[in-house]
Amino acid sequence: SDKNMARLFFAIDLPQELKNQLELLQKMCPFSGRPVSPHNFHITLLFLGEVSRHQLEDILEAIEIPAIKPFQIELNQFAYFPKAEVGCLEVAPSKQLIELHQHINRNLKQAGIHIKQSSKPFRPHITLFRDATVQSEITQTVDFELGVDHFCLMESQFNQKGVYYEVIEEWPTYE
Ligand code: 2AM
Repeated sequence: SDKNMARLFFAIDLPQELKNQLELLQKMCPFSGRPVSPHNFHITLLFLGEVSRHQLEDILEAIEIPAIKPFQIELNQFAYFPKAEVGCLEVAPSKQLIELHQHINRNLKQAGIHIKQSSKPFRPHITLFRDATVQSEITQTVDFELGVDHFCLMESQFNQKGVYYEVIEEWPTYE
């Protein structure tokens, strides 16, 4: 891989306790396929793709602290994205979550940082399985909650063990 490039995305990281709960859920959810390593569980806010180390500096400078008071995210439903073959937990797109997504988009745009915009609408989720198939009709619901008071820039790395996401910077959502 090119040492000068990094595969980056903005995300909400999850506390270890929730990761542990989701790891248990992963073992009894309606999907089969390639389980995502619990370390990597997250909610993508904006995918950037391959970015040069130089652009990374600009991105870090571009991000301002928004004024989004701490909020809760509800996790209730499983979802299957057939094209991506992803089995996930759906995140209800609250007003604050959409605002956070738009804030990052706006900050990058204002700094003249061009990113390849996804043509797909923002559909927040936590991926549990890749190359997934649905085992049965999804009727099971769950009841998890996540408090959000910060967001991250993450780097997707690759080693012998596979894909590994690392937090490279963190911002609060509110001063
Ligand atoms: P996924 O979990 O639905 O696969 C790191 O790759 C993160 O960025 C993953 O959460 C992945 O979403 C998301 N991602 C990867 N490629 C993407 C793309 N082209 N557009 C939007 N999100 C993408």
